[in-house]
Amino acid sequence: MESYIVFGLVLLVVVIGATLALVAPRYRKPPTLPPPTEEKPPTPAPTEQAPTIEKAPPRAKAPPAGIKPSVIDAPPPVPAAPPVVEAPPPVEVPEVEVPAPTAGRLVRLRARLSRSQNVFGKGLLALLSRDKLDDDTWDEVEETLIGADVGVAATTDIVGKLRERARIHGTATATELRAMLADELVAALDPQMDRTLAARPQDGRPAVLLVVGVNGAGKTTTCGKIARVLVADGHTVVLGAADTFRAAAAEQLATWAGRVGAEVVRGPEGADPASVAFDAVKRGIDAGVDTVLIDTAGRLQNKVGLMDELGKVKRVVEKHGPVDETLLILDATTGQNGLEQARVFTEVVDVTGVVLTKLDGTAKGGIVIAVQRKLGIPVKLVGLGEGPDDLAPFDARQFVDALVGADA
Ligand SMILES: Nc1nc2c(ncn2[C@@H]2O[C@H](COP(=O)(O)OP(=O)(O)O)[C@@H](O)[C@H]2O)c(=O)[nH]1
Ligand SMILES: [Mg+2]
Repeated sequence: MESYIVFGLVLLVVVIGATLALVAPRYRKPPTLPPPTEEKPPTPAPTEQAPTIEKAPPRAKAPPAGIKPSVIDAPPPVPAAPPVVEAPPPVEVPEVEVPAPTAGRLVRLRARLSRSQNVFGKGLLALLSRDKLDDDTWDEVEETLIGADVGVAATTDIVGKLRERARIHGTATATELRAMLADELVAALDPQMDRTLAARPQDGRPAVLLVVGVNGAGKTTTCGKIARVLVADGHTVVLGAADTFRAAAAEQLATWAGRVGAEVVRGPEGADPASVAFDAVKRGIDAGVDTVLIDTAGRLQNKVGLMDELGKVKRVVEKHGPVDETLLILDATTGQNGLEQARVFTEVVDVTGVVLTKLDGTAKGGIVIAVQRKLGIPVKLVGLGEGPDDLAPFDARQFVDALVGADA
């Protein structure tokens, strides 16, 4: 009897257990799939992402999107996409920008130099408006010019001539005096100097431009801006990333190049700069482009090392033919210090032109005069900002007009 009861209980337990085993999983099971219609695709809305290329915000840093990998710059071919389900990357449209024409760019300088104008224009006009132009006044005129980085020698020269003219003229108005001063400043800038950039191909081979200068002067930026100008004028360009010390430098150059559809030749980080420069010129010749622009490194910590390296870059490049232009990039905000650095470069490479950058960031536009006078090399281009089209061909008269605020 007892065994029947035990058997019955066991049976009951087994039955209940089996029932639970069958029913429980249904409750544990998660809802199989989310309702497919509700879910949004994981990609960001394309309208948010794509900055409708340039033009409007000139200050914007080069967007990382839109880099067009060039033939040489292209990453190794990627194998066919694996069938793994993955959100597709936002579509990168390699849109090539159309740079603004260069004409009239220097006019913008007037606005950008507004701080200089305060120093020069207003200050000088106030001085020249005095009833009596005595020695003290002329001293103040000199101080103003020196304060604006014109340099002592050039200032003495300019003010000496101005005083002489004022004396001969007798009663000159302040406006007349300012016009005379403007004339003297223009004369000090040697307006006859050839400021054309040797960027046109010669004898069927591309023009080769070497860009040198200390770190942070604006070499890479200027290479990018020049490439834009050349492309805008219908030229084809190859950029050589011979600053191989930082991967970021080549990346920066590639970004500039991509924006105008130019090609970049680069080596691995730490590669021999001379060999990258050599390859860039070779690529330019093979591809039949008009201009090869070579960006270099500018560490001055080890002057001898840097100079040896630059000399080597030049010599190696010259195996293909002469370098048509060696541009020294100078930061206008470094004032007289920059001049010292500049001299070092001119001793090693035959500098044929100066690009004065960051004129927008200084109240001392007079540095242009000092640079030319000291180096005897024409300032060919000026940088007026970080924007892609903030590079202008230099023109002595326009520059001086912007500087002294002359309307006469
Ligand atoms: N305001 C201003 N900034 C500039 C100008 N040219 C270059 N820069 C800035 O100076 C910094 C250094 O420029 P970069 O080209 O990298 O110098 P590099 O080391 O000589 O190659 C960057 O932040 C540039 O945007 C200019 O004309 N005006
Ligand atoms: Mg650089």
